[in-house]
Amino acid sequence: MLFSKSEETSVTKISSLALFNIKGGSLMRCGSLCLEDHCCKEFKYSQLDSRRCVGIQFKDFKSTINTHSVITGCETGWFEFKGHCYYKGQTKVTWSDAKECGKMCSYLIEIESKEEADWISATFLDSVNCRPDIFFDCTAWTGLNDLDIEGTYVWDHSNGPLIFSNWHHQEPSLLSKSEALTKDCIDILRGGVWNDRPCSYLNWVICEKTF
Ligand SMILES: [Ca+2]
Ligand SMILES: [Ca+2]
Repeated sequence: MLFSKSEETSVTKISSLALFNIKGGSLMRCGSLCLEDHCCKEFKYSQLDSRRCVGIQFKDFKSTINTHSVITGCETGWFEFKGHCYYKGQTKVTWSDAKECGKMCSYLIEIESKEEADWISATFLDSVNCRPDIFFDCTAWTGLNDLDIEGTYVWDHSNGPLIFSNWHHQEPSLLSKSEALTKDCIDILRGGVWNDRPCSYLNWVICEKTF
């Protein structure tokens, strides 16, 4: 679990998928934080960078190249796409309940490309059993929301801004400001396009994680 001095620089480049990222503690403390968190697979500690401690829930590919770690793929029930694993929940839940993805060491889907949106739709949403109205059947929560600042969309898990977007025509509720105010959680529809909804809406959940 320990990293050499030459690897210290990589600590600051850790992806947003870090479970925790704190400064000022000891190496021992950093190790116990990781042990206490069942999602933590690896931690990095840097004396040089204000004693930064970062917990990671997956194998960091760059740092494990030298240790010949084996890439095992996704667990049963999870589907793989470009190094990430995806799982569709069994019940419809509100957006805040959808964050239970965390219990499976994963997070609500964060969609970074058209390819990912299309793949998610094809894998989890397109079905012959879906009713014609794409807004009301075969939809699923994403981690995207504007709960903090109306109109400013952020991804829940990485806390990152919206760079790639794939809104459905006239979404997010562009025609009615008052409507947009009540719709702060974003879901993905068939075809991979996005729509805003009240967070209390009962929707399917798709969780994502790296393997
Ligand atoms: Ca993603
Ligand atoms: Ca809104």
